[in-house]
Formats: sequence, C-alpha cells, structure tokens
Amino acid sequence: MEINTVGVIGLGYIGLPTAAILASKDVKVTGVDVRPSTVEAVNRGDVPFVEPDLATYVSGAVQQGTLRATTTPEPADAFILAVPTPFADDHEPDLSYIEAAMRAVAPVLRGGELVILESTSPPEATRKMAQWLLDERPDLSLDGADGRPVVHVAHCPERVLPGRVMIELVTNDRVVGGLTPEAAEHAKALYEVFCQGEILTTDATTAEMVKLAENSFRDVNIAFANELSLIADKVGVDVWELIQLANRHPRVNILQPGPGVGGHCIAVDPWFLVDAAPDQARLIRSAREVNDSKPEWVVQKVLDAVEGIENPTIAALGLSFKKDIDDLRESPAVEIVAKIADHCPSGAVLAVEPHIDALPPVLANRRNVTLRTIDAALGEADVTVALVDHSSFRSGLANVAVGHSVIDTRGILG
Ligand code: SAJ
Repeated sequence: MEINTVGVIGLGYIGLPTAAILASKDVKVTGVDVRPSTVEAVNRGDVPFVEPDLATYVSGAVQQGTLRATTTPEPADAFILAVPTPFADDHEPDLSYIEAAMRAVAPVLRGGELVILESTSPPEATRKMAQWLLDERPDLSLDGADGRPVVHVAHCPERVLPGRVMIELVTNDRVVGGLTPEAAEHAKALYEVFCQGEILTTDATTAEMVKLAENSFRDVNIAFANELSLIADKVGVDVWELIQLANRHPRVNILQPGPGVGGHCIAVDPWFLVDAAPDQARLIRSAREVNDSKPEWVVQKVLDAVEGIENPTIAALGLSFKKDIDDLRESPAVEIVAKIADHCPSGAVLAVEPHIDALPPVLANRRNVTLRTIDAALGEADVTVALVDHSSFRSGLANVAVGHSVIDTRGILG
C-alpha cells in the first residue's frame, strides 16, 4: 500500500515527535489533539514542552506545509494513535483514551487504511481497539472477511528516552506487531520512512508484552539498586562506592539508586503486567512497591536531619523526574518536597529547579514552599536534600559549606 498521508492522534511527548519526523520526510501529516491550545501551538510551529531538537523539526515541517494540526481526525492513508494509557486507582489499565481516539478515527475510514497503536498498552489492547473500530464500522473488516474492505491494524510501541527522543526515533530498533502478518508488513514499511534501526515484526500481543517487559526490566533493576541503598545505609556502607566496585565484575551492571522512580512509563507500565497475571507477577509487583516506597524513606531521612532545629530551612535540589529535563510528571522529587513541607509546617522548603519558572500547583499551594536559585537555597538552608542529578547542580553543591548536612539521594557528591 502507498502511504502519502498520515493522521497522528495525540500530539504529546510521543505523537508530536513522530508527526514531525514523518513530516520531515515529506509525508503529509495531520496531527490531531483534543486540546485546542496544543493544536494552536503546533500550527504556529511551537512545541508545548521541552525536548531537544523537536522545535526545529516542528517549525520546519509547519513552514514547509507538511505538518498541520487540528482537533478532529481527517481521512488519511495511515493513522498512528499515541494517546495516554494511565491506570486507575487500583492499578487497572485505563484504555478510555485509546477507545475515544479509535471511535473518533473510525468515521473517516474508507477501507484500505493502516491503523497503528503506539501507546504503551496492556496485553490484548490492540485487539480491543480493533473491536471498537468494528463496532463503529461494521462495514469494514480486519482481514477481508465477507468481501468487506480491510483496515490493517498493528501495534508498534514507542521506545524512545525522553531527552533523546529525536535521536532514538531514528536509531532505535522497532518491534511491530500486526493483528495480521500483512498489517505488520504495512506498518514496517511506514516506519522505514524515518527509522534506521531494524524493524522486527511479530504479532500484536507479543509486541505489547515486549514493551512492558522492557520497562519492567528497568524497574526491577532500579528497585534492586534502591533496595541496596537501604541495606547499605543500615550497614553503614556508601552505596555509590559499593555499586561502583561491584560493577567492576564482568557480568554485573547495577543501576543507580535514587529518590524513587518517576515519569509516566516505568512507574506505570509494570502494573499492566501485574494486572494481566497478578499471581505470577510477584517480582514485578514487589519491585514497584520497593520503588514506590523510596520517597517516604527519603522524607524520613530529612526529618531525622532537621530534628532539634527550630523552624528548619531545607533546600530541595531538583523537582523533575530525572536529570536535565523539565518534566515533573509522577516525579518522586515533587512528592518528597510536598511531604517535607507538610511534616515541617513551621519550616521552609526552598525548591531549586532551574528548568521551570513557577512551582507546580501541588507545591505552589503550600505556603512554606518557594522556588529559589541553587546559590540562594544553599546559602539559607540548614539541611539540603539532593533529589535530581541535574548537570548544573554538581558545581553548586561542591561549594556547600563544611558541616552543612546534605542528603544525597542521587550520588551527586561522589
Ligand atoms: N532511575 C533511577 N536509577 C537509574 C535509572 C533511572 O532511579 O539507574 C529513575 C529516573 O531518575 C526516573 C525513572 O527511573 O525517575 C525513569 O527514568 P528512565 O531514564 O529509566 O526512563 P524513562 O521513563 O525516561 O524512559 C523509559 C525508557 N525505557 C527503558 O529504558 C527500558 C524509554 O526507552 C521508554 O521509551 C520510556 O520509558 C517509555 O516511554 O516507555
């Protein structure tokens, strides 16, 4: 099949880069988002969030006329759905965004199109998405049954690392799972337009599981490092030195402990495996619990450090979920700062986050949290807690006064 036009549904952290990179290869791309402010920003050539090099791609494609945004889907040869897949309070996956996107696309299908789900999804989500398509359009089919026109449906999970999206979109290998082998081949051809990595085809459920396995693997490994940090603290050993030395073994590669695991992927996706097989996914569940309990441990360390100080001032270095980005989603640092502020109502928490201009509402609502520069915060604080290893913090922390107590959750001090 020939693909000259693509509709990308969801112009977020994955959809917008994918739309922009396709458009840079002269594919006519219509980006669709339910938020009018996002649509307006993209049509101006602006990017509503920080991702290196993305702005250049978006403004270039909009200027060239290959990228345009709108709030409702339009006919195209292929559609890529890149909408959120959060979970409900009980960790059950919430597919409502996928359902809404699929039902919105269905009316513009004519038969012969390719529909790809890119959102990280629990097992069988692609099949459910196809069923929503068929509910809306019983005149279409997935395999040409009864002579009805075919719509090819596949899952191609994104695997890019925030902060390196524009590079990894091109260089990473991709896994494409089709509901039919033909759908996988068509999807492979579309990704070949911009992807230089190898594109490996399989069935849709395997592709769903591959992505969940990748992020669960990382979560389990981070949990191992976080658990080691608790054991090392109890035994009185420096965990950073311990890991550095253990990693000199040729088959050991321990990750880094931190204040917890944030972001919208690694802290979420393992739950989809737990939900799919609760009795079997014991290690994966346990890893989630270890990582989710780390912020509370950090809060307790800070409270211990300020004990006996009347009206303590605490500097909290970093709010983002990881280094050198502005993304605060599911950030353990934000959770820790909020909890410290609540536990120390007579104290002050000076938050340092060079990538933002204003505190997020959850912190701005607390009267004892303010945003400061690193020098101002370190100058005033009784105790400092380092929560994110932003490159710019290393030199600032090096000047911290002798005797100033620092809780270093990221090993910045070395
Ligand atoms: N973290 C640690 N210690 C480490 C590594 C990470 O505490 O040694 C923490 C980070 O500080 C952060 C969290 O884990 O809070 C997640 O960060 P990350 O860099 O591990 O991953 P993400 O969420 O930015 O991106 C992941 C990537 N998945 C894998 O590396 C297996 C990315 O390739 C995926 O595309 C992305 O999830 C996604 O969208 O699913």
